[in-house]
Amino acid sequence: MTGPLGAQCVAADRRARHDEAVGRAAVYLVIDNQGAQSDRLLTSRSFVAARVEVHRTSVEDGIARMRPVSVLHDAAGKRVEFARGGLYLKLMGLKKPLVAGQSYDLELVFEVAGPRRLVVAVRD
Ligand SMILES: [Cu+2]
Repeated sequence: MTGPLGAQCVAADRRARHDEAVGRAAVYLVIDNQGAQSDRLLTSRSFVAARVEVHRTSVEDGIARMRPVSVLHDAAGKRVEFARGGLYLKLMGLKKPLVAGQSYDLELVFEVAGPRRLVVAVRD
């Protein structure tokens, strides 16, 4: 998955968790920028959700809060890890239930690397 300008973004350890009650799901992955220049994740989308946003969870005064991250930076040669308690991709307005064992496409659009299509497996 090499981009035209040398940036490479690989997503590994792709996992989605679905919160049935509220029609949303979280996706955890790793973006690995193996390119020679820094890159930015501009937008994300999936046919299963109305919107996909990057959110960051942080603990402030003992209370876990989450905030949308509009543009995510990934420096050259660095990995950005999405994990519980930190960054996650939030699928909002799910158009159909996500079923454990199934997979669906997710597209991440990077400024340098361009669009990257991944397959995300749904876990319990
Ligand atoms: Cu959130």
